[in-house]
Amino acid sequence: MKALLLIDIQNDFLPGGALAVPEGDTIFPLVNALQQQFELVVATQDWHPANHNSFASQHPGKQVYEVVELQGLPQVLWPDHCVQGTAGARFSEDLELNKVEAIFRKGMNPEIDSYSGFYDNGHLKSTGLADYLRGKGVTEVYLCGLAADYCVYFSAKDALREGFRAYLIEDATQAIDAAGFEKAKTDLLQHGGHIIQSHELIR
Ligand code: VGL
Ligand code: ZN
Repeated sequence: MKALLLIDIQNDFLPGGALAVPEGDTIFPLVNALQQQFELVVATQDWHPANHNSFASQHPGKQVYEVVELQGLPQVLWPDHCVQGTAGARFSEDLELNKVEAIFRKGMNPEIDSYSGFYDNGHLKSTGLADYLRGKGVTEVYLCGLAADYCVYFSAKDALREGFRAYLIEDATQAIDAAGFEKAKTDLLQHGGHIIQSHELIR
């Protein structure tokens, strides 16, 4: 059984949003078409309290995109984004949502960031996504969404770690940083992951 994971396709990661991924809106036709090929579609949603410690605004004197240490981990300081209940945190109106069976929210703990849809960055707390997928008999997860080099990458990495086969659908993602995404792809391949294109799934 395979599942399609729609990672963080939210207004703040799209052009005009607070943490816009360049060309993030180009993925919609593929992401919506891909959903028709899957029996199970699940979405993740970045869902931060307004005082989240990954926001540069919480660190007086620090600049956006500066790296600090948070809970012993390197942390990029982001612009305020995906604040609970705001328009920026909503799924895009261009995203087909009727096939989405479940939504897993992440990033609620203000003390630690959470790129992966499975765990926070310190692997302290599970979202329940892995057990949910196992409960549905899923063995293969296919990932698309935003951003390729952060939440899509870390979700794919955790999927592998949880024992799923993982396929990152490259043309149904966009990255914040192209060089970072190249490294991420190499790392996923080294861990047994797969990088594929949507035409391999859409007939
Ligand atoms: C993301 C940075 C901060 C993502 C979320 O969805 O890739 N990136 N929060
Ligand atoms: Zn975030």
